[in-house]
Amino acid sequence: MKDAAPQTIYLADYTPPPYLVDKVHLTFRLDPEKTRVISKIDFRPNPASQSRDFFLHGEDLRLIRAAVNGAEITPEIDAQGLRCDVPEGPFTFEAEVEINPSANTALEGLYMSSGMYCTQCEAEGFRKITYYPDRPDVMAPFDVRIEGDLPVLLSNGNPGDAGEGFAEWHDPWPKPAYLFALVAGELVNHPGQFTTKSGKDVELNIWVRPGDEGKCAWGMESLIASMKWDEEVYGREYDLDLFNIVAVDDFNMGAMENKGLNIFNSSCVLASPETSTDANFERIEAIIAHEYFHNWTGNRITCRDWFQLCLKEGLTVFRDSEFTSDMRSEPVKRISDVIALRARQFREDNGPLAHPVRPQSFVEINNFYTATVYEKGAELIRMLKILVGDDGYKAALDLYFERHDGDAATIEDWLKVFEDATGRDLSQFKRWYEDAGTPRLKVSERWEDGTFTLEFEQMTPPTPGQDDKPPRVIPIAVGLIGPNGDEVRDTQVLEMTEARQSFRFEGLGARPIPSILRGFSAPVILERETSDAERAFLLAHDTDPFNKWEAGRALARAGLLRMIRDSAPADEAFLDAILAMVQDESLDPAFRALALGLPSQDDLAQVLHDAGDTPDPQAIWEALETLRHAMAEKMQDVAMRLYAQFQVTEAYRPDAAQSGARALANAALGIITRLDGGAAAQAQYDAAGNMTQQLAAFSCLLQAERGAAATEAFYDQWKDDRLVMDKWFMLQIVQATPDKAAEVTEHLTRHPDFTMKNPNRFRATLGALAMNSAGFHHVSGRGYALLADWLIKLDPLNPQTTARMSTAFETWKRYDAGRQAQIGAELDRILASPGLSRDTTEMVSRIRGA
Ligand code: B3K
Ligand code: ZN
Repeated sequence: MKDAAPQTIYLADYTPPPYLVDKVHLTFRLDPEKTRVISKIDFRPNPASQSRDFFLHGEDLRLIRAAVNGAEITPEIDAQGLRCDVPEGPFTFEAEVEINPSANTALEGLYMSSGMYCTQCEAEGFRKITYYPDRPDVMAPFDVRIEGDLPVLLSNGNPGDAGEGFAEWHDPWPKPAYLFALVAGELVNHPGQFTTKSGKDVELNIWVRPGDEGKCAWGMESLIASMKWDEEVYGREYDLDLFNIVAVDDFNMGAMENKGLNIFNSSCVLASPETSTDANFERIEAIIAHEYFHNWTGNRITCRDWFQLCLKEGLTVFRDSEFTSDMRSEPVKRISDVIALRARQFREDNGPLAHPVRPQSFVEINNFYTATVYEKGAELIRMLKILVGDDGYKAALDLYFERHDGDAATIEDWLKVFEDATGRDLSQFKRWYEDAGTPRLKVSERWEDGTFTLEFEQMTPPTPGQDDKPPRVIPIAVGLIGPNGDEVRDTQVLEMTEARQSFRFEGLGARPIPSILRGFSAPVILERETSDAERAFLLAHDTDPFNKWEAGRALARAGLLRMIRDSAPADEAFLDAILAMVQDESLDPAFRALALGLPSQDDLAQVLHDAGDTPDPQAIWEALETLRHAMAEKMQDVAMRLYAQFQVTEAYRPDAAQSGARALANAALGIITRLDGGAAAQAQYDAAGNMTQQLAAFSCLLQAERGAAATEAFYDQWKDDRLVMDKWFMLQIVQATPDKAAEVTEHLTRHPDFTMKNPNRFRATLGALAMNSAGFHHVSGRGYALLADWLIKLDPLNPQTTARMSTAFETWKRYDAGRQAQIGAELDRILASPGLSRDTTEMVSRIRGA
């Protein structure tokens, strides 16, 4: 399981592969415990490499035989792979290995999930299937033959011969091994069809376990919308005769873009109105799009090495966010993305796990599928687009596809297409890829003789291994609003390139109020001395929806900080402003629902820490409770009115309009519950016609500590639906009061339906505990100990999910000495576990720090 001495891999050490692959033939003889994999691989020396060291990756494989050009050989084998002598020119390497899919609980390589075989190869799982140069810059066409007694046998590409007990597949597009996939099982398909804009017919399928057929329609609709959007917006057509999606229950992440055979965590593809919330539908639409878009940004153009991961992930996240904006509401999508960015990426970037969007080194690459690589990576592309404009972006992307199709490319290649297409020098922009940390952007303003001056100063704090950071180019979108609320200067993008820089606006009749960083034009922390009156003014008048929301959020935050620090009462200015906003009929209901949301506990803890305070999780929780009560008192009548007004009476559709209405009605229900103790929530629960309503009502009942009956009823109704049961587990923990959270979690881990082998269920319990901030950080330390116990138990089975979930501890340095001592002891206990995986060792050591 564990390597003796985990090695650090450096970007600077990259060398081209000594051998390239012209063709791969694989035969799988499936057996739950003894699957045979027979490979025949055509190699040739790589003219771009001096080395003639022939090494193939391979882990946990039992070699049956190996041959070079037909002659049997006895290669040298160690825990990482195989080495042997090879002839000078091109040659064929053959091997037969045995692997045990049933014993594979790490869910990497070939494994079994509910009786079906499936694979996950990214990043380095193919080496657990057979000996191969398992690196993304080795690309080859694959022919695959699967032999087994299951009715459905799938692999990448187009179908070939098939008959009783076998099926053959041909993937003509050269691909790296990480995009290989195989699925075999008793599956049923939900079919679909798409004709590309050049007239090619593509057969589409979503494959599921019998019983789940009724939950595929939305996935198919989303897939077709994605295919169409990529043609219209990026000019990218699909390139095979067939596109398959498969749903599996046991999966370490959301989904995987294997060529022509995407594999999805069932939670990210299966949906029905009765079992899925509006948020689930939206997320499924986005993930289907994301994986589909990888066909061009990831598969046709892949990464040279894993340091370039953001090349495909940042770009594909950016593309899927554009898609969602087009399908739904652009401002709502932007606000939701920024909430998530701050919650996950800013948190990461300001703690011990901070790393550049393109890291310089890693021990275990699976630990770098992070919010920084994905979400900050997408922000960099968004900034590039702002800097070069829509036309420049389009020209650069066209050039990217033309120049790099079939390549394993780098960030240098990516930036070069922008430079060549637009004539812009991007050397300073590149720092965004190289330097970790969230820049602080301080702004001050001057008003003199009709001239308004904004003076900015940028500073990025030190992060592990990076002390000094030179200034970056920051696009700052700014608009100016006159004292009467009219916009006096439309949005303009200021390009900051220096450490300090001023921008002047002339010819103004009166001192304006600036709206800075509109649309969140750069992933920075804006620091500006301002007043609540000005925040309320912007909330009322800003024409930029993002900054309008941001003003409300800033007002809430300022009031909450006073409540936490000085036990001040809830801020009347905030309550008045929010009351006016929520009744503004010109605003999208989804926007109003978002604006009713309050900053999270974690967000407030970070703000307090940044200001030099030591956050007290209990005090933060109490302040939020007090403010929610005050909002309820203030909004009582309005909430009742909104609740009635936004009931959807038409047949359920998961579209933006209906989900927005339900979001606002459910936000109103949350407010009402604070006053009626759950009566309205119980009525909604009893009458709910879809999961969005049922779950919101259940959540309110739990919150009002009136959830016992609903907890039982919900269980009886949904006990046979794994995905709905995940919600049941999660909600009880998330809604538990701080003193009860660990106890509730512990109790649920003893429930017969709890299993740590299923990552979704593990996340729904132990992940939910970490989400309950005040509960997790309860002064007893019980939350810390419980999570550590379970991470220690899970690690031998599933290192990837264990390592990922250890990030619950990443903010520990924010807290008081007592909590730091408790967490430090838990981290040490994890690190001392015998045989701890490379994944978890790397993560926990980085969190623990020097
Ligand atoms: N590329 C995969 C993630 C693979 C994670 C490997 N630990 C899904 C995605 O980003 O689309
Ligand atoms: Zn991706």
